[in-house]
Amino acid sequence: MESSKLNDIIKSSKNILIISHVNPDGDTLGSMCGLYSVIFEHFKKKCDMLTLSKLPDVYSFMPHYNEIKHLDDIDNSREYDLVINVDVAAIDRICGGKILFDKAKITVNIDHHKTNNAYGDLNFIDPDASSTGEVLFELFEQMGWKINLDCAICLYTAILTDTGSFRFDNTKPKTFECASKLVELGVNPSDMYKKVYESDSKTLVMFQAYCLSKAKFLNDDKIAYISVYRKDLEKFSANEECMEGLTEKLRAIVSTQIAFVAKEMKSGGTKISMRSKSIDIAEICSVFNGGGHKFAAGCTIKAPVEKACKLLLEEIEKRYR
Ligand SMILES: [Mn+2]
Repeated sequence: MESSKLNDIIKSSKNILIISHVNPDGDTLGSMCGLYSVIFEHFKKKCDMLTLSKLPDVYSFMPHYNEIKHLDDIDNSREYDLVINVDVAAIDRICGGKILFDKAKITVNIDHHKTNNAYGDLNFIDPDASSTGEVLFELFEQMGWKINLDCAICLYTAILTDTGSFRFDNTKPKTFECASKLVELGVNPSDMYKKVYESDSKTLVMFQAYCLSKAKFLNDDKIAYISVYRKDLEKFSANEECMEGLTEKLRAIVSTQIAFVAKEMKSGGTKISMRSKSIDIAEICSVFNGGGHKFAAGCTIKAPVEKACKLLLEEIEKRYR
């Protein structure tokens, strides 16, 4: 069984690195810290944890958050016995971390994205799971690795954020079973809600209000989108975190079937974050080498914002007539 192999691999590995994806969300960070916690507890081994981006402050309540390292903190010549990617749908989502991944004696890939092509030596991919946090929960239970309260908080954060508080269509009976067990372990759902969803900065709220006021609507309001430029972020002194949840707000409009936010990147390209109510947008994003889930996906288009929106709208229209 694959899971017992993982047990043996961790046991025999002296140094272990866990990697989260670029622009980290609650799932990748919760999964990373949860896995760190279990390996420490069960194997008495201290892993390294790596982020490729600035960490969102909102998750600073999470146990082990302060132990997460940046690429500059890790010696590039270092060779890990084992590298475990969590919630990393495609290998390019770990950017510069790939150097460490490629040098590892063994690589493990734990994820729930259906577009994941099983790039690890050992792969645990469950596209039916709500989140990587849920994949890990099931893995830990299967192995009989004890989940302590710290770990439970991390996994709950992962599940909570990837299901948008148990509202998205990836929320299955199994998701509630996991959450239920985590609550039994001591997680306080109301406390978690406040920490994750009632900690928005004034800047975020005012910036998003501004962005929403610029929204464009097409096809009888079925398509809704926003273009966000560097100068918009600068005007509000807003950072990347201030974009969080913006696409969902567009999808929340009753008439919306497809929503996206197109953000101008420093490099000149455009980053697309897309949501839908019924159409498979992972497929649309894959046209631009992106991916994700059926109703929540993203991609980067190597074109300025207006041009990128035009290209994307053409792809949408092809499938949506
Ligand atoms: Mn995820």
